[in-house]
Amino acid sequence: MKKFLLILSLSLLALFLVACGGGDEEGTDNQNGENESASENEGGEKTIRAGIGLNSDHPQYKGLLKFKELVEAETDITVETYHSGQLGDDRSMTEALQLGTQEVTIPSTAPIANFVPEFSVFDIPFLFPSEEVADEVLAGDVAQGLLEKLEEKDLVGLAYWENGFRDLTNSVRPVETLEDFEGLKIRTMENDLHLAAFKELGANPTPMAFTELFTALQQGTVDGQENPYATIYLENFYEVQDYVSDTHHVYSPFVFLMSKQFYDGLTEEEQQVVRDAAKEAGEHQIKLNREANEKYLQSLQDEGMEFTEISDEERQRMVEAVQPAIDEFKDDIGAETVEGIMEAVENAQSE
Ligand code: TK8
Repeated sequence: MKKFLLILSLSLLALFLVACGGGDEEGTDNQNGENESASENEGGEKTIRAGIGLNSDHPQYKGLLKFKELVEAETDITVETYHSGQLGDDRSMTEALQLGTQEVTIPSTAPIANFVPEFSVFDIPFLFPSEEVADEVLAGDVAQGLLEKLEEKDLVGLAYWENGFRDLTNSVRPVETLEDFEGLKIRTMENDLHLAAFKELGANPTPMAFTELFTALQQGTVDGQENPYATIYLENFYEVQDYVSDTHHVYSPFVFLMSKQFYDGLTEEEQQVVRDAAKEAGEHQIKLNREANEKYLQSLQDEGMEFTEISDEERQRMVEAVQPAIDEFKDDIGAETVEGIMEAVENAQSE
């Protein structure tokens, strides 16, 4: 009898251990052999926590809502959307994707360069002469190849969206000539090429997360910043800035990033849906963004900002002034990437 009870208790103990599972901290393989990520609850439902830094009025958020609509229509995945830096700034949210504590964010390419240096190629001042050339180059092999490099950093780049051409604002003086940059304390994105370029223009640049920018402008910690008109207007920078110039010094793409840990835990069908949704929502976002950038320059002037046009001659002087910064960073970015993108720009222009 004792022997029987011993065998019974050992069997029950073995059953108990199997039931607890032995999966690693990232989750365990479910009955379909999919690795259940940390963003999956007991019932197997998956949730995407998607956060951005801009507010809910911005076309970037409207694009995110489109992504949510498309994904939830085709899958059982729930998409939670967060704006205005509720989940953090570009860099901290990108790190959260790497850790698997967030699933989607859509930063500018500039901060991404801190994870994949080649992305700084898009921070080369005056690289893209127009939105049409930017569209063609971003759809091309070199730019698409950069997205693949993100996987080495536990990130999946699903699509390029649009931040847009960046323009300078400040509260010290109108900026019309190269000399007008002299000594201006300009906030830049956290990107060394941006920093170096503004130093070559004669400014006194400070890298800063976007989430701290409005307060820094309001308190005078910095004199100015640079962003597309839609951001300048929709983030109410006209309340704390007096002058805006059409420097158009950089075209910033956004990149729709997904946590690789989460992406790998999706079925093949779900992966195709999120890829298609990021692209379709991106087309929607870019259309809205261009409409917004078109109309908001006038809105900024209606709110009292003084607009200054930069002449072709002065812009050419700025192009020449920043060349040492470009030369300094060519090796960091990678000569192959720089030459590849430059060639793609030339080809797009010649068409
Ligand atoms: C918002 C930022 C913003 C960017 C910047 O999260 O940091 O100035 O242009 O759009 O990504």
